[in-house]
Amino acid sequence: MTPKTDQIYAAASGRPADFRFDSKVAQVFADMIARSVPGYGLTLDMIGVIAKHYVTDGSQCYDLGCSLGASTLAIRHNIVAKDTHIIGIDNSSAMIDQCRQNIADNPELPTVELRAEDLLDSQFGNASLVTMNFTLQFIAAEQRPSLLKRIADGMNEGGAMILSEKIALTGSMEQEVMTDLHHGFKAAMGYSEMEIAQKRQAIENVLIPDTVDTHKERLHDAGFSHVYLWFQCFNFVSLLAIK
Ligand code: GEK
Repeated sequence: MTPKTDQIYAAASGRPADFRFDSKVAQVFADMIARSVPGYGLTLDMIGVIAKHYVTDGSQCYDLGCSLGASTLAIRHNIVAKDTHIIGIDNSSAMIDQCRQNIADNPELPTVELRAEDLLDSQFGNASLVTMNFTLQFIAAEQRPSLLKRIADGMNEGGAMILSEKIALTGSMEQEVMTDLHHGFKAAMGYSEMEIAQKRQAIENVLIPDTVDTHKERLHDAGFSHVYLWFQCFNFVSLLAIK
């Protein structure tokens, strides 16, 4: 199905309200994320490749901040291990409702369970794969270390975590260049200057990016023994962390 076009910031509105994952966003989310995050489609394809490689027989996979289930389905379509189970979690009921439909439209094994809950309340266990595809950036900075530690504690030895994020750059020049190029990407994807500016204002207090070094250090502190940067496009990255 072709996703509905995102026009949320197409009309002038003065200072926009802080961004929320409500039903208006859920309806256009597939289009919004594909036109806003350079390399998003590639991250989904590689989540499939990584799932095939790391998911083990009898284990669980977690998709944290599953939105409409794009990463959940990438995992589901590619697992070769037997007797596995996928758990998708999101605290936006609008997202989970549509996700439930998307999962039902793609019936196959392994089984998928969706939970409408805050990740800060979630329990994790017997995990060989965890994906946080652009979700940690929305968790309050002070909660990130303990959440990652609880995730790592719930993972099996040798398990893999995929952490994709918008990042902060260390140099102000590099930050400016990458931000400009990201906005250039959005313009190339059809967003107007006003849409880009309004979305930027709406998201600035909601999405708080960290540097790659902060992510790497925090993943090591949480209990991951190896952390690899496998993808970067402008100010967007994905890391592979192995327990
Ligand atoms: C994808 N991974 O398509 N608890 C649970 N969910 C949360 C929380 C929280 N505390 N905070 C935010 N979310 C997806 C894309 S989007 C990324 C993930 C983006 C959820 C939020 O409701 C939203 O659905 C998701 O995290 C982030 O591969 O919009 O840039």
